[in-house]
Amino acid sequence: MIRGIIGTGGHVDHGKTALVEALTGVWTDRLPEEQRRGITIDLGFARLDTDDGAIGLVDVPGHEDFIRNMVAGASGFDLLLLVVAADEGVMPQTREHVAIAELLGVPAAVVALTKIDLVEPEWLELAVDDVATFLEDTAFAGAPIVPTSAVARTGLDILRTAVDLALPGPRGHEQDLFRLPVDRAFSVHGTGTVVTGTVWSGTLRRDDHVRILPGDRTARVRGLQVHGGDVAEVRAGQRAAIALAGVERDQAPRGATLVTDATWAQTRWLTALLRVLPGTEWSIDHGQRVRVHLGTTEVMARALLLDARTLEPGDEGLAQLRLEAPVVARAGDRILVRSYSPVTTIGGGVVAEPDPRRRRRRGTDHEQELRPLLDADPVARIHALVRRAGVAGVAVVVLPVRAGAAPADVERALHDLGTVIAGAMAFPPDAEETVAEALVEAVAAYHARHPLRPGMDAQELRRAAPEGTAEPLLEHALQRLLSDRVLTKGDGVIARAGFEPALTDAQRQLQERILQAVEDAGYAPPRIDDLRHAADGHRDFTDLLALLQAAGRVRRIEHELVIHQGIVDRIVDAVRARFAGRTDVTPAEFRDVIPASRRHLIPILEYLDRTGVTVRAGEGRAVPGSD
Ligand SMILES: Nc1nc2c(ncn2[C@@H]2O[C@H](COP(=O)(O)OP(=O)(O)OP(=O)(O)O)[C@@H](O)[C@H]2O)c(=O)[nH]1
Ligand SMILES: [Mg+2]
Repeated sequence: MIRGIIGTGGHVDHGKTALVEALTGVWTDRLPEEQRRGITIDLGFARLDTDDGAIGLVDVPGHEDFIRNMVAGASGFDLLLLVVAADEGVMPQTREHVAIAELLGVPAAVVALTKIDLVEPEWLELAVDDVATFLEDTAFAGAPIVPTSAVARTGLDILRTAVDLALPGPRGHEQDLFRLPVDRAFSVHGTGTVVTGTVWSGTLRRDDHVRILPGDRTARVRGLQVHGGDVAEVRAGQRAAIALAGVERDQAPRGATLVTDATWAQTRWLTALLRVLPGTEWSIDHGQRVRVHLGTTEVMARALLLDARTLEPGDEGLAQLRLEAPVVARAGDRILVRSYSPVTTIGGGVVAEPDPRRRRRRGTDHEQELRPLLDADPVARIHALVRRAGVAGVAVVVLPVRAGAAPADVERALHDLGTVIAGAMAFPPDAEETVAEALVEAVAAYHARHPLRPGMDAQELRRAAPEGTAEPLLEHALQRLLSDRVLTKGDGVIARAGFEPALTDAQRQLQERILQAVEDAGYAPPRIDDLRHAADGHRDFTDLLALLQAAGRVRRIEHELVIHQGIVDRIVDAVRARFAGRTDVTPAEFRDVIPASRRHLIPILEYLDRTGVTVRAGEGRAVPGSD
């Protein structure tokens, strides 16, 4: 049973670790420095057993110097267990942790008002009011507030129940792409490299191969554990320990991301909707250098604002982040923005484009293009991406990352939207029509320009598709036009169905003259240039000859030689009548039945070879029967 991850939060020394110990029996501060200073420095992990199964419990440091460690844990939380000491009330890191949890989209919170053994009942009431009032202006308004004491062990059962009730259902899709941001990496004697983290999405099994980004090293999963027990697979919402074969500990450190699918990529650019906290004294200026946290990664970045010069407290705006180190992102990912120095949380954001092209500040309606990518409905996001791709299309395989949707949801959305799928690419429903119209128009224009020609060269027609049209869509549209008999194809050219070259009387007469000249030449096929000359070099000569050829009245037996079809038929009949079944007919023998000069006999025989009437066999030729 997947129950998700709970994480603590709250000001330094307010009793987070003590509460975790009271709930689970585990004291998670293990580092010597933590024990010496009596504070938490890095993430601690324990397991909380409930009637419905085990829940991962992550303990974070409250001290402001270690917020980055807190953030590395917090982006995987399903529930914030906010710890407020009753004797001190809401303090700076109480506020900051709540802001971080809000910005990272942690969906629920429960407050443990601790150390109640230290305060009088009246004071306790004030403390409850204080916390409730503070939460009113946050995403966690109305969260249950449970008075507890880790020392006196009071309120713990109520707290467990409150957590149980508030914990949201399983997140995401098990069938989704696997991703796990690494929060710890260490070496275990006899096992090798082990990394831990919260599975953000998908499923991983023993013996799977994972990619470690950035860097794209590959490793085999040699073992998996959840809450200290060996398992065959880990799933979204679980805390996993993963033993990796083929990598050193420092090749998969905190901040690395484990994925399995090839579609994940690392990026140095993100497009995001940024929000500056209302209560902060900071703003974000265009070009400002900030710290960006995504998953367990922290990178420096320049915030390039797309529509504003400055984002003031409480403002939101679209931006591109130019990162100083690569990260792995997906649409919909939450990011946290902290100032460069002094370090404080100033805002956060949501990723709109995980692998964007560089956007110019002016000239584009960024709002109109990007807002749909931030829609809560995955169908709307997929729709926006496909629509934007237009006739250039988008590879279906990139949509789960670009739209932040599970592959099954992508499939369904594409189907529901009536998307055209061709060559594993998706196109908007009207894309095929757009291309088809352009093709039909091009053919019509061609016919108008060349009324004597049987049709348009297929390659030339392809170039008439709208600019940027993807090859699979072009092929799809063309095939549809052919199968619907809007266009017809013959002899390398494409024509409007039913198109017949319309000849004027003069053209018809000229064509008759050309045909007559070819027929008169008989077994001495004329060269095209001679025919043209005989036709007085008329400008329609080439087209009229092509029409005779397309109609099967004449043949070209060589590039420059034209022969009458009647002569060809006579030759074929005579050759078969005399030689059918023979395999060794010599040129001299052919001359007996083909009254052509030596100069013309060779091209005629080669023509017979090409059309299968004769087959070259050593010095002579075979003549198969006519079936
Ligand atoms: N009286 C009393 N003392 C408590 C209680 N809970 C914690 N403490 C004490 O408060 C001090 C700090 O407790 P921790 O649990 O380390 O505080 P923390 O919030 O984890 O501190 P950081 O992780 O460093 O932010 C310790 O001395 C605890 O013994 C409680 O319920 N009652
Ligand atoms: Mg602690």
